[in-house]
Amino acid sequence: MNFTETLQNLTGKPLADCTDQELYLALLELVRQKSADRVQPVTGRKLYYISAEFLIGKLLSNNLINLGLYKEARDALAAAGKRLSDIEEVEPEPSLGNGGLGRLAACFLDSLATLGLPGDGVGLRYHFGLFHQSFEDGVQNEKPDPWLTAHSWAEKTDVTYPVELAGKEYTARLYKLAVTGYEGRTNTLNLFDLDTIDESIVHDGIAFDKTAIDKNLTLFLYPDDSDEAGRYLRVYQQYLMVSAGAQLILAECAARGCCYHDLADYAAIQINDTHPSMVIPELIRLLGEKGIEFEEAVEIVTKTCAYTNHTILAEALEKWPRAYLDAVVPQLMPIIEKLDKLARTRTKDESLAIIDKDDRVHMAHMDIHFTHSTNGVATLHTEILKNSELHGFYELYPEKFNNKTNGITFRRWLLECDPRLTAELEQRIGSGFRKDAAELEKLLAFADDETVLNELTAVKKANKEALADWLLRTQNVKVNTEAMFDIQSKRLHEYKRQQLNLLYLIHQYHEIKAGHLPAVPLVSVFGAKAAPAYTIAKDIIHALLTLSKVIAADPEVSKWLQVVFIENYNVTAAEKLIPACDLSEQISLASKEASGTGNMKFMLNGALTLGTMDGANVEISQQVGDENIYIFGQTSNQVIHRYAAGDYCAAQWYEGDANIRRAIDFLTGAEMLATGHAENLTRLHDELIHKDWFQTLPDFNAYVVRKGQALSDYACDPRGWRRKCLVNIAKAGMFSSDRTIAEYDRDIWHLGQ
Ligand code: 26R
Repeated sequence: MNFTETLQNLTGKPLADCTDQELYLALLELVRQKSADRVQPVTGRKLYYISAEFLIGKLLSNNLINLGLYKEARDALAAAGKRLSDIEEVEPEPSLGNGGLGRLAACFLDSLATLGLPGDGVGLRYHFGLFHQSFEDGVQNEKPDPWLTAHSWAEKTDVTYPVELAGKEYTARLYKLAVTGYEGRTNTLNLFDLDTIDESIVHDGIAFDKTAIDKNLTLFLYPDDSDEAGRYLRVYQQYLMVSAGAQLILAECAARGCCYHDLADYAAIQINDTHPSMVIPELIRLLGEKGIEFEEAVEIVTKTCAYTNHTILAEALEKWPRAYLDAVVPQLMPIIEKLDKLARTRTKDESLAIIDKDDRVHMAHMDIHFTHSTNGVATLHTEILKNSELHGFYELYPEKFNNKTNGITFRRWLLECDPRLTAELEQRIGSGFRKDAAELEKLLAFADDETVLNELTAVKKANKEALADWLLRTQNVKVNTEAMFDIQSKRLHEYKRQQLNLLYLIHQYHEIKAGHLPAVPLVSVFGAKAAPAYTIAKDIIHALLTLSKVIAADPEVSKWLQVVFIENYNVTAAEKLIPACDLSEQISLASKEASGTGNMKFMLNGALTLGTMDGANVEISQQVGDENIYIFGQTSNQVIHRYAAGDYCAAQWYEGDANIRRAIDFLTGAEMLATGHAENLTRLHDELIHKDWFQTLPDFNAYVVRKGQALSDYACDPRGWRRKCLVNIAKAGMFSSDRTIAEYDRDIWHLGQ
């Protein structure tokens, strides 16, 4: 049977007579069947990657590519007058993550399956992913983002586990989502939910009654934790995930003949940041129920579990008040207390305790004491953990610390999102890079090949045209594709410094007004969601939206400068933006971005990085060399020292620099106030002068100079620019998540053995 016939059997009628919805469902069914054929038995150690987030994005095209069916599907549909891209739009995006941490988990699942390693995900089946963002009157608005349509990728099972929350028993139901690797095996993403969730309790955007746990527990990804009820709900969610997950792990291992004493021979558990940390005491509790003594259970769990740290931002290191845990998981508290006592026998250093003097439970501390591995996610990040943030722990357990530099799956972030570049690469270096990313280096042989450089230019131009079409269709903005496309897309956070980019754009506005024209017109694109309760982040969005309008209304400036803030940035939008980018903005305050993964996606798609020496930018710059990246700003050591000295004073920078003053004061000047809201703009203005926690001002001038250099290189030396792009693509191989996963397996998991 050929592909058309197979599909037609599923739809029950000629493809040409089907709606896009019918074709989508038929393809979904087909993918399910084909994925099931690739399920393989597990021998030896199997990984359980426990994570509160799996930002998987749309799955149809990704699965078709991994199953080797993409071209056939596209051609069969085309023969019936249908477009696969239209069918892709039928699929709702599962936005089950906030950003980097969740997307990393999704890339890891793809690489595990691709490398043929037995590794499943464990998480929650949120009914609504990260909120849907819209802009009304220049302000972010949040609405629920449903993704569970009648037919979804996650299939309901008959498997349930009892979970006790605040003394009451709930029933966690398992849903399974097939994860098929590129020419690889099929693993499972296990997602837990309650049958009793009631979506109708959501009102006024994303508000809901936070007390009715049986109705709301898995309604939303990361409910707003700015109030106490939200924080409690988060503890409930975490325990549902780890208790059901731990029961699943024990049941699977038992079914394979494990007698619990040798659990570590059957299972490796990776704890993705501290959100799943309660799996440690929960496993000890469950092993106790099976008759294993506390001391032995601690040993088993330590051998089985490993922990990844994804941030040094203090506010993101979870410390739960003991009262919360007493209320929600009283069955764990005696165990956590025993773990605290045990940890105190290993060190006298009070700051390494699990329960501190204010009765807060430090989840990361429990992880480090009672797992065998703690890793950071980029070389610089791991060094900062060892030398400052977690220095005491490093002295106590030097052998536990290791680095695993993040990576991205090239199937989604090259093959799927950039078919033009993929085709160009295949023509030059063959298709080996699809499975062995290091083969991209073969492209270096063409670094001075005029034809190849011209073709890369043509690919980028076509991708920019495609993005321009998409922006017109979905955002109702028209952009100049002759301009340089400069993109900053990532969560909105002060440490990521979208406000630095904002100040640059205001600076350019003034320069253009003064007749100092840039080397090339610039289209500056932003995509970012702000946490619903994060006031200053929302003010930054407002300032950028307002500036965008002010510039658009000014014909003198808009010829040279355009600011576009797209609505509802998500994985689907990222796949449109990234292939079309010329300049990738990675401008976090050095030391604050643990790794970044967007930086890798842009590089792989032939954008040049404008960035600070932070996170994986450091490794990107080592790969490509100084001449192929635009680095600026303070180093992490300088930043760390400035924080330690405690003498940073933004007002001094503001007073002492006319350009900085001009840019900041423009926020509350007549032009902006005529279009935007005084309250938001004034608050941001004052914040920058009086607080500026992430030291935007000391990096301002270096940023302006370096960005100017990038613009003039792009305009005046197009061939040199394209050569740099080529080097970036060729050197992206080390940022494949296949490499990352192979390292986790080699150093931590030892799967299948
Ligand atoms: C506790 C709560 C407020 C919270 C804070 C922050 C919850 C979740 C987060 C997300 C953090 C942990 C995160 O996403 N970190 C990102 O992880 C990526 C993958 O390792 C890195 O690339 C990125 O630099 C880092 O910010």
